[in-house]
Amino acid sequence: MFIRKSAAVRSSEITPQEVFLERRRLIMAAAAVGISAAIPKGGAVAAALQAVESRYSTDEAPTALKHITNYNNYYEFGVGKEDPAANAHTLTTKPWTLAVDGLAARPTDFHVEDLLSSVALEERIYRLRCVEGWSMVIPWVGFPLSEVLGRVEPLGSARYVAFETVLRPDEMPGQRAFLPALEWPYVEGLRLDEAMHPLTILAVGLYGETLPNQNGAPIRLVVPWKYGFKSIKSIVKITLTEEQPVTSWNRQNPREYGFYSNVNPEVDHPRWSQATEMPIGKGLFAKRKPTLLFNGYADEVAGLYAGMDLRKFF
Ligand SMILES: Nc1nc2c(c(=O)[nH]1)N[C@H]1C(S)=C(S)[C@@H](COP(=O)(O)O)O[C@H]1N2
Ligand SMILES: [Mo]
Repeated sequence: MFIRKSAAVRSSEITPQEVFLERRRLIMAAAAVGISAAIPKGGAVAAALQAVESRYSTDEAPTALKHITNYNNYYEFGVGKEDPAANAHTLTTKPWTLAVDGLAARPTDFHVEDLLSSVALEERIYRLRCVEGWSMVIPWVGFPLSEVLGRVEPLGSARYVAFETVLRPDEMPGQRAFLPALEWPYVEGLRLDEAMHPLTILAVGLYGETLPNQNGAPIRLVVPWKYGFKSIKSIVKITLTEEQPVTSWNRQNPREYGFYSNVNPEVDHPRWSQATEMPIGKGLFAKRKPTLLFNGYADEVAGLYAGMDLRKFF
Protein backbone atom coordinates (compact mmCIF):
# COMPACT_ATOMS: atom_id res chain seq x y z
CA MET A 1 0.00 0.00 0.00
CA PHE A 2 1.28 3.50 -0.77
CA ILE A 3 -0.10 5.15 2.34
CA ARG A 4 2.49 6.26 4.85
CA LYS A 5 1.92 4.68 8.23
CA SER A 6 1.66 6.95 11.24
CA ALA A 7 4.06 4.54 13.00
CA ALA A 8 6.82 6.43 11.18
CA VAL A 9 6.54 8.91 14.05
CA ARG A 10 7.98 7.67 17.34
CA SER A 11 4.99 6.79 19.52
CA SER A 12 6.59 8.31 22.63
CA GLU A 13 6.43 11.72 20.98
CA ILE A 14 2.84 11.72 19.87
CA THR A 15 -0.36 12.21 21.81
CA PRO A 16 -3.52 10.14 21.37
CA GLN A 17 -5.09 13.15 19.70
CA GLU A 18 -2.27 13.39 17.14
CA VAL A 19 -2.48 9.66 16.43
CA PHE A 20 -6.21 9.98 15.98
CA LEU A 21 -6.05 13.00 13.68
CA GLU A 22 -3.30 11.48 11.54
CA ARG A 23 -5.25 8.25 11.14
CA ARG A 24 -8.39 10.20 10.29
CA ARG A 25 -6.46 12.23 7.69
CA LEU A 26 -5.29 8.96 6.13
CA ILE A 27 -8.81 7.51 6.13
CA MET A 28 -10.14 10.65 4.43
CA ALA A 29 -7.28 10.59 1.89
CA ALA A 30 -7.91 6.90 1.18
CA ALA A 31 -11.65 7.52 0.80
CA ALA A 32 -10.99 10.38 -1.63
CA VAL A 33 -9.15 8.03 -4.01
CA GLY A 34 -11.55 5.17 -3.44
CA ILE A 35 -9.46 2.91 -1.19
CA SER A 36 -11.41 1.11 1.47
CA ALA A 37 -8.53 -0.74 3.16
CA ALA A 38 -8.30 -0.49 6.93
CA ILE A 39 -5.68 1.96 8.12
CA PRO A 40 -3.55 0.67 10.99
CA LYS A 41 -3.59 2.61 14.22
CA GLY A 42 -0.49 4.15 15.73
CA GLY A 43 1.44 2.40 18.50
CA ALA A 44 -0.02 4.61 21.21
CA VAL A 45 -3.43 3.05 20.75
CA ALA A 46 -4.28 0.27 23.18
CA ALA A 47 -4.66 -3.10 21.48
CA ALA A 48 -7.98 -3.69 23.23
CA LEU A 49 -9.42 -0.62 21.61
CA GLN A 50 -8.60 -1.37 17.98
CA ALA A 51 -11.70 0.01 16.34
CA VAL A 52 -12.99 0.95 12.94
CA GLU A 53 -14.77 4.22 12.38
CA SER A 54 -18.51 3.89 12.25
CA ARG A 55 -20.78 4.98 9.44
CA TYR A 56 -22.77 6.80 12.14
CA SER A 57 -19.96 9.33 12.72
CA THR A 58 -20.49 13.00 11.97
CA ASP A 59 -17.98 14.58 9.61
CA GLU A 60 -17.35 17.54 11.90
CA ALA A 61 -13.87 18.13 13.30
CA PRO A 62 -13.52 16.69 16.81
CA THR A 63 -13.04 18.98 19.79
CA ALA A 64 -9.47 18.91 21.16
CA LEU A 65 -8.75 16.17 23.70
CA LYS A 66 -7.74 18.72 26.34
CA HIS A 67 -11.21 20.29 26.26
CA ILE A 68 -13.04 16.95 26.27
CA THR A 69 -11.08 15.90 29.36
CA ASN A 70 -10.95 19.20 31.27
CA TYR A 71 -14.44 20.64 30.80
CA ASN A 72 -16.73 18.04 32.33
CA ASN A 73 -19.96 17.52 34.20
CA TYR A 74 -19.56 14.74 36.75
CA TYR A 75 -21.08 15.97 39.99
CA GLU A 76 -19.78 13.00 41.99
CA PHE A 77 -16.41 14.78 41.66
CA GLY A 78 -17.58 18.38 42.16
CA VAL A 79 -19.82 20.84 40.35
CA GLY A 80 -17.04 22.92 38.72
CA LYS A 81 -16.15 22.14 35.10
CA GLU A 82 -12.52 21.39 36.03
CA ASP A 83 -13.30 19.44 39.21
CA PRO A 84 -13.70 16.00 37.54
CA ALA A 85 -10.27 16.26 35.85
CA ALA A 86 -8.72 17.16 39.22
CA ASN A 87 -10.61 14.65 41.39
CA ALA A 88 -11.76 11.63 39.39
CA HIS A 89 -8.44 9.77 39.68
CA THR A 90 -9.66 8.42 43.05
CA LEU A 91 -12.21 6.12 41.36
CA THR A 92 -11.05 2.50 41.01
CA THR A 93 -12.28 1.28 37.63
CA LYS A 94 -10.74 -2.23 37.60
CA PRO A 95 -12.20 -4.73 38.17
CA TRP A 96 -15.68 -3.51 37.25
CA THR A 97 -18.92 -5.46 37.09
CA LEU A 98 -21.91 -4.27 35.09
CA ALA A 99 -25.11 -5.99 36.22
CA VAL A 100 -27.87 -6.20 33.61
CA ASP A 101 -31.09 -7.43 35.20
CA GLY A 102 -34.82 -6.85 35.62
CA LEU A 103 -37.32 -8.10 33.04
CA ALA A 104 -34.90 -10.40 31.22
CA ALA A 105 -34.72 -14.14 30.60
CA ARG A 106 -30.95 -14.20 31.28
CA PRO A 107 -29.94 -11.50 33.76
CA THR A 108 -26.13 -11.34 33.69
CA ASP A 109 -23.22 -9.79 35.59
CA PHE A 110 -20.77 -8.71 32.91
CA HIS A 111 -17.12 -8.16 33.75
CA VAL A 112 -16.14 -5.16 31.72
CA GLU A 113 -12.81 -6.63 30.58
CA ASP A 114 -14.63 -9.73 29.24
CA LEU A 115 -17.24 -7.55 27.57
CA LEU A 116 -14.56 -5.57 25.73
CA SER A 117 -13.07 -8.72 24.28
CA SER A 118 -16.45 -10.03 23.13
CA VAL A 119 -17.92 -7.02 21.34
CA ALA A 120 -16.95 -5.23 18.13
CA LEU A 121 -15.68 -1.83 19.24
CA GLU A 122 -16.24 1.06 16.87
CA GLU A 123 -15.06 4.64 16.76
CA ARG A 124 -18.07 6.93 16.64
CA ILE A 125 -17.67 10.67 16.34
CA TYR A 126 -20.79 12.10 17.96
CA ARG A 127 -21.92 15.61 18.84
CA LEU A 128 -22.54 16.24 22.55
CA ARG A 129 -24.97 19.06 23.38
CA CYS A 130 -25.24 20.13 27.01
CA VAL A 131 -28.45 21.74 28.26
CA GLU A 132 -26.25 24.53 29.68
CA GLY A 133 -25.71 25.75 26.11
CA TRP A 134 -22.32 24.39 25.01
CA SER A 135 -21.41 21.59 22.64
CA MET A 136 -18.47 19.39 21.64
CA VAL A 137 -17.70 16.80 18.95
CA ILE A 138 -16.30 13.67 20.59
CA PRO A 139 -14.59 10.62 19.07
CA TRP A 140 -15.92 7.86 21.31
CA VAL A 141 -14.94 4.20 21.21
CA GLY A 142 -17.87 2.00 22.05
CA PHE A 143 -20.48 -0.53 20.98
CA PRO A 144 -24.28 -0.51 20.69
CA LEU A 145 -26.17 -0.81 23.98
CA SER A 146 -28.49 -3.20 22.10
CA GLU A 147 -25.62 -5.72 22.15
CA VAL A 148 -25.75 -6.23 25.94
CA LEU A 149 -29.53 -5.89 26.09
CA GLY A 150 -29.84 -8.60 23.45
CA ARG A 151 -27.60 -10.94 25.44
CA VAL A 152 -29.89 -10.84 28.51
CA GLU A 153 -33.00 -11.46 26.38
CA PRO A 154 -35.56 -8.79 27.40
CA LEU A 155 -39.02 -10.13 28.23
CA GLY A 156 -42.07 -8.90 26.32
CA SER A 157 -43.14 -6.89 29.36
CA ALA A 158 -39.96 -4.73 29.34
CA ARG A 159 -40.72 -1.21 28.13
CA TYR A 160 -37.95 0.95 29.67
CA VAL A 161 -34.30 0.69 30.67
CA ALA A 162 -32.98 2.14 33.95
CA PHE A 163 -29.29 2.98 34.51
CA GLU A 164 -27.33 3.51 37.72
CA THR A 165 -23.89 5.04 38.41
CA VAL A 166 -21.64 3.49 41.06
CA LEU A 167 -22.32 4.55 44.67
CA ARG A 168 -18.92 4.84 46.28
CA PRO A 169 -18.68 7.79 48.68
CA ASP A 170 -15.15 6.70 49.73
CA GLU A 171 -13.94 7.39 46.20
CA MET A 172 -16.35 10.14 45.12
CA PRO A 173 -16.11 13.38 47.12
CA GLY A 174 -19.41 14.73 45.76
CA GLN A 175 -21.21 11.73 47.29
CA ARG A 176 -19.92 12.68 50.76
CA ALA A 177 -20.71 16.40 50.47
CA PHE A 178 -22.64 17.90 53.38
CA LEU A 179 -25.07 19.47 50.92
CA PRO A 180 -25.11 17.00 48.01
CA ALA A 181 -25.66 18.48 44.54
CA LEU A 182 -27.90 15.53 43.61
CA GLU A 183 -29.46 12.52 45.30
CA TRP A 184 -27.05 9.56 44.84
CA PRO A 185 -26.53 7.33 43.02
CA TYR A 186 -27.01 9.18 39.71
CA VAL A 187 -29.77 7.41 37.77
CA GLU A 188 -31.07 7.68 34.21
CA GLY A 189 -33.58 6.01 31.92
CA LEU A 190 -34.57 5.46 28.31
CA ARG A 191 -37.57 3.97 26.61
CA LEU A 192 -36.67 0.46 25.33
CA ASP A 193 -36.84 1.52 21.66
CA GLU A 194 -34.49 4.46 22.37
CA ALA A 195 -32.13 2.09 24.19
CA MET A 196 -32.16 -0.40 21.29
CA HIS A 197 -31.54 2.30 18.66
CA PRO A 198 -28.21 1.78 16.84
CA LEU A 199 -27.05 5.34 17.71
CA THR A 200 -27.20 4.53 21.43
CA ILE A 201 -23.83 3.24 22.60
CA LEU A 202 -21.93 2.24 25.68
CA ALA A 203 -18.60 4.07 25.43
CA VAL A 204 -15.37 2.65 26.84
CA GLY A 205 -12.83 4.88 25.10
CA LEU A 206 -12.06 8.31 23.76
CA TYR A 207 -9.65 9.30 20.97
CA GLY A 208 -8.71 5.62 20.58
CA GLU A 209 -7.62 5.24 24.22
CA THR A 210 -9.21 3.90 27.38
CA LEU A 211 -11.89 6.27 28.72
CA PRO A 212 -10.46 8.80 31.23
CA ASN A 213 -12.16 8.68 34.65
CA GLN A 214 -13.62 12.18 34.28
CA ASN A 215 -15.46 11.05 31.15
CA GLY A 216 -17.15 8.14 32.91
CA ALA A 217 -14.71 5.22 33.02
CA PRO A 218 -14.87 2.36 32.65
CA ILE A 219 -18.23 2.38 30.84
CA ARG A 220 -20.77 5.13 30.17
CA LEU A 221 -23.85 5.72 28.08
CA VAL A 222 -23.85 8.02 25.02
CA VAL A 223 -27.20 9.05 23.47
CA PRO A 224 -26.24 11.67 20.89
CA TRP A 225 -29.69 13.12 20.17
CA LYS A 226 -30.39 13.89 23.84
CA TYR A 227 -28.90 16.49 26.18
CA GLY A 228 -25.60 15.44 27.78
CA PHE A 229 -27.05 14.65 31.19
CA LYS A 230 -28.83 11.57 29.80
CA SER A 231 -25.40 10.06 29.09
CA ILE A 232 -24.81 8.56 32.54
CA LYS A 233 -21.23 7.77 33.59
CA SER A 234 -19.49 4.87 35.37
CA ILE A 235 -22.50 2.54 35.11
CA VAL A 236 -22.81 -0.47 37.45
CA LYS A 237 -26.40 -1.46 36.77
CA ILE A 238 -28.82 -1.58 33.85
CA THR A 239 -32.37 -2.77 34.60
CA LEU A 240 -35.19 -3.61 32.21
CA THR A 241 -38.46 -2.28 33.66
CA GLU A 242 -42.13 -1.99 32.88
CA GLU A 243 -42.54 1.47 34.44
CA GLN A 244 -40.79 4.67 33.33
CA PRO A 245 -37.66 4.94 35.53
CA VAL A 246 -36.76 7.81 37.85
CA THR A 247 -34.02 10.04 36.42
CA SER A 248 -31.65 12.21 38.49
CA TRP A 249 -32.31 15.60 36.94
CA ASN A 250 -36.05 15.08 36.59
CA ARG A 251 -36.20 14.15 40.31
CA GLN A 252 -34.09 17.21 41.19
CA ASN A 253 -36.14 19.68 39.15
CA PRO A 254 -39.07 18.27 37.16
CA ARG A 255 -40.04 21.69 35.77
CA GLU A 256 -36.63 22.11 34.11
CA TYR A 257 -35.72 18.54 33.13
CA GLY A 258 -38.10 16.06 31.55
CA PHE A 259 -37.72 12.32 31.02
CA TYR A 260 -37.09 12.60 27.27
CA SER A 261 -34.63 15.52 27.16
CA ASN A 262 -34.34 15.41 23.38
CA VAL A 263 -32.19 18.21 21.95
CA ASN A 264 -34.77 20.64 20.57
CA PRO A 265 -34.08 24.28 19.60
CA GLU A 266 -37.80 25.05 19.94
CA VAL A 267 -38.27 23.88 23.50
CA ASP A 268 -36.36 26.20 25.82
CA HIS A 269 -35.09 25.27 29.23
CA PRO A 270 -36.63 27.77 31.71
CA ARG A 271 -33.21 29.34 32.37
CA TRP A 272 -31.39 28.89 29.04
CA SER A 273 -32.49 29.25 25.43
CA GLN A 274 -31.85 26.05 23.49
CA ALA A 275 -31.94 27.78 20.07
CA THR A 276 -28.13 28.14 19.80
CA GLU A 277 -25.02 26.56 21.26
CA MET A 278 -21.39 27.53 21.94
CA PRO A 279 -18.84 25.09 20.50
CA ILE A 280 -16.18 24.48 23.15
CA GLY A 281 -12.52 25.07 22.24
CA LYS A 282 -13.06 27.50 19.37
CA GLY A 283 -11.64 30.50 21.24
CA LEU A 284 -13.07 33.43 23.15
CA PHE A 285 -14.66 35.07 20.13
CA ALA A 286 -16.29 31.97 18.67
CA LYS A 287 -19.81 32.51 17.37
CA ARG A 288 -22.75 30.56 18.76
CA LYS A 289 -24.21 28.08 16.27
CA PRO A 290 -27.88 27.27 15.67
CA THR A 291 -28.85 24.06 17.48
CA LEU A 292 -30.35 21.34 15.30
CA LEU A 293 -33.44 19.30 16.16
CA PHE A 294 -32.34 16.03 17.80
CA ASN A 295 -28.78 17.44 17.73
CA GLY A 296 -28.59 16.79 13.98
CA TYR A 297 -29.71 13.15 14.19
CA ALA A 298 -33.35 13.79 13.16
CA ASP A 299 -33.19 11.56 10.06
CA GLU A 300 -32.32 8.61 12.26
CA VAL A 301 -34.46 9.21 15.36
CA ALA A 302 -37.45 11.45 14.58
CA GLY A 303 -39.54 8.33 13.91
CA LEU A 304 -39.22 7.29 17.56
CA TYR A 305 -41.38 10.28 18.51
CA ALA A 306 -43.96 10.26 15.70
CA GLY A 307 -47.24 11.67 16.98
CA MET A 308 -45.79 12.83 20.33
CA ASP A 309 -46.09 16.44 21.47
CA LEU A 310 -42.43 17.24 22.20
CA ARG A 311 -43.37 20.32 24.26
CA LYS A 312 -45.36 18.13 26.60
CA PHE A 313 -42.89 15.22 26.54
CA PHE A 314 -39.76 17.39 26.89
N1 LIG B 1 -22.87 9.90 36.96
C1 LIG B 1 -22.94 11.05 36.27
N2 LIG B 1 -23.11 11.02 34.93
C2 LIG B 1 -23.18 12.17 34.23
C3 LIG B 1 -23.12 13.43 34.89
C4 LIG B 1 -22.96 13.43 36.31
O1 LIG B 1 -22.89 14.50 36.98
N3 LIG B 1 -22.86 12.22 36.95
N4 LIG B 1 -23.24 14.61 34.15
C5 LIG B 1 -23.93 14.51 32.83
C6 LIG B 1 -23.83 15.72 32.03
S1 LIG B 1 -24.77 17.04 32.52
C7 LIG B 1 -23.10 15.78 30.86
S2 LIG B 1 -23.15 17.18 29.85
C8 LIG B 1 -22.23 14.66 30.45
C9 LIG B 1 -20.82 15.18 30.23
O2 LIG B 1 -20.00 14.16 29.71
P1 LIG B 1 -18.45 14.49 29.47
O3 LIG B 1 -17.91 15.08 30.75
O4 LIG B 1 -17.80 13.20 29.10
O5 LIG B 1 -18.40 15.50 28.36
O6 LIG B 1 -22.18 13.62 31.43
C10 LIG B 1 -23.44 13.30 32.03
N5 LIG B 1 -23.33 12.11 32.86
MO1 LIG C 1 -24.93 18.51 30.60
